Amino acid sequence: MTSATPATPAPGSSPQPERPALPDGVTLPEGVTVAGLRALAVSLATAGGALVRERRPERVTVAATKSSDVDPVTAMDRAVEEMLRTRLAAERPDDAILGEEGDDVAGSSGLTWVVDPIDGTVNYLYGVASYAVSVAVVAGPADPARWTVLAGCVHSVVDGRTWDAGLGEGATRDGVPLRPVGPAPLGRSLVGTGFGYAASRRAAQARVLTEVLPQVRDIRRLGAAAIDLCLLAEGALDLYYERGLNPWDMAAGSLVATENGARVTGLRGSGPGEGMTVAGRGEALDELVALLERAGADGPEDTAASR
Ligand code: LIP
Repeated sequence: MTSATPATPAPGSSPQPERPALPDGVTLPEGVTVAGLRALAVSLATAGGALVRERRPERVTVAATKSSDVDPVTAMDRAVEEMLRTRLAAERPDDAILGEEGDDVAGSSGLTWVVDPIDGTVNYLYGVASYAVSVAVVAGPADPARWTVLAGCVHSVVDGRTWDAGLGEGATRDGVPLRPVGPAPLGRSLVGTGFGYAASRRAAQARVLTEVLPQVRDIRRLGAAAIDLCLLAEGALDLYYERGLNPWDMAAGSLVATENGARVTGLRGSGPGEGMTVAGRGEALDELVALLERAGADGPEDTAASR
């Protein structure tokens, strides 16, 4: 029996909770439930957070850089990812793994774990208290525009806030169901966003920002998409948009948001993904999408604007 397999109910025991209906074409391996996957995601993300709290050195150094010389990876990113992969190999041996810091692992179960050991690595590096361990499991292709996120958890390392959700089961923070959130008009919306690791991308994002800022209440750049999407879920942000997100930045947070009534989309009728991810509620979301399309937020970037 691997984790995520529920026990057989004893005769006369209370009826099993209603299982959420899965979208057409999505099936779970024998004996696996959304609730079981959710519990494992929480266990993994919080174990990752404990490891970071335990072992964060006084002065964090950059172990290497990736897409640009300001895209860092630290020893802790790697240590947490290794811990997550080791546990998944033991507890879900047939599942695939897609993680920020390691090679893809193929699987035979149809499920893929999408993990970000430290989302908000620059914040972790500088000791800015907004970074998280993000763990999700999806069915279908590991592509945000086509996958079905089944369960996920975002664990904020410094303050311990833990958001989790199961498909069709709703979302909670620290075990308490999130309260319903109403849409705010665009002009009174607090908007979360972020900028990429390439100067050309940041130049393009700055231009778009000059179009967005006059139309909204204010902007927050907090530095970790996984946490931004959870703040959007609980109404601490009204809207969120960012170009360049990787699947692991958004997998768990997007389910927390949609399980509390938000929509997560892309531009020009496409799904969310690297091209653009926009999240929010009501008319304001549609207005922001239209504004980003008019501003060419998914348009070509002038690579000459190199650092
Ligand atoms: C970060 C995202 C953030 C974005 C950063 C970076 P990382 O992910 O969470 O929203 O603005 O550029 O992509 O690299 O810390 O996992």
